[in-house]
Amino acid sequence: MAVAACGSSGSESGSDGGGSGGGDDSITMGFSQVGAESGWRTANTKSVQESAAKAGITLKFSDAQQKQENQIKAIRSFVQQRVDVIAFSPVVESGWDTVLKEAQNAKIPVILTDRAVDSKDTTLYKTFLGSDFIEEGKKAGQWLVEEYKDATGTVNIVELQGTTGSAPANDRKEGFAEVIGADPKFKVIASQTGDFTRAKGKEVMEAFLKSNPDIDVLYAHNDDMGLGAIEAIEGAGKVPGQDIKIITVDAVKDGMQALADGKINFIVECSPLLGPQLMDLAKKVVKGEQVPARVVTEETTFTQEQAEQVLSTRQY
Ligand code: GZL
Repeated sequence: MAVAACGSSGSESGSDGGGSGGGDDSITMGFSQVGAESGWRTANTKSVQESAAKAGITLKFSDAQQKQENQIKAIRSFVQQRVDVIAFSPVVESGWDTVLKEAQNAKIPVILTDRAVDSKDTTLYKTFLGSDFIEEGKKAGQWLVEEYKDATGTVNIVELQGTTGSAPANDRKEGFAEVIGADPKFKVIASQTGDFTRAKGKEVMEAFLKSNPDIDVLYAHNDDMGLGAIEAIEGAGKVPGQDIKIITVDAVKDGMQALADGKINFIVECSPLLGPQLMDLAKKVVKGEQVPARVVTEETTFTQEQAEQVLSTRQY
C-alpha cells in the first residue's frame, strides 16, 4: 500500500495499481473525496473503498479535508498518473471547469458522485450519481407543513445549512423554502452554515438560542449538525424533539438513534452507499459505453416509530 502524504493537498492513499490508461484490462480509478466531516462521509468512503476492492478496481484515494484546492490538486495528480477514470464528490458547485478540461484533454473520463458541479459544459463529465437534494429539502418541508397543519400562530424556524456553496446545502435550502413558502405562518428567523459538522452545528445553534428565545423548529441539512444542535439545546435547558422540533437529513446510525430516542422528529434519508453503482459506471465509461447522464439514488424518510423498527438493521 503506497500511502503518500501530499502536504497541504490532503492525504492520498491507495495501492500502486500501475493503471496505464487501460493498457491491461484492470482499471485504476482516482477518487477525490470531500473529507471526513460527517458520519455520512465516513460511510460513503467505506462504500467506495469496499466496492472498488470487490470490483477489482485499483483505487487511488485522496481526502481533500473539505478544501477545493486539495481536490483540484488531486485531480491533476490523477491525470499525471494516467489513471483510467476519475471520480469525485465536488466540495462546492463552482470552480471546476479548468481542471475538468485538463482531464478531458488527457482523455480521462470523469464521474461526479454525491455532489454536483454548476459547469455549463456537461461534456466535462460522463455522469452524475447521487441524490436529488431539492427533493430531500421538499420532503423535510412537507413533513413540517403536515406537522403544523392545525397551528394558527407563527412557526419560528432556524436552519443549519451545509457547507456554503455545496450542492446539498444550496438544494436542500431551496427545496425546503419552496414547500414552506406556500404558508406565511412559517418563518425562517435564522439560517447559517454549520459546515456539515457536529462541532459547528453546536456552536451555531448556541448562537441561535442566545438571539432567538422562541425557536419552534430546527431544520439541519445533516444529522451531524442536528446532533451538535441537540447538545446546545439541552445545554440551554430545553428538550430537543419537544420544546424544539428537529428535522435532519442523512439517516446515519447516530441520527436514527436520536430519532428513536425522541430527540429528533423526522429524518430524510440520503444514502451514502454509492460504491457499487459507481464501480459499475466506471467499468462502462472506461469501455466507452453509453451511461445515463444522471443516476439518482433511491431513498426514503423516517419517523420516530419507523426508526425504532429499522435501527438494528441499518448498514451505516
Ligand atoms: C450529501 C452529502 C452531504 C451529507 C453530509 O450527499 O454530500 O455531505 O448530507 C455530508 O452529511 O457531509
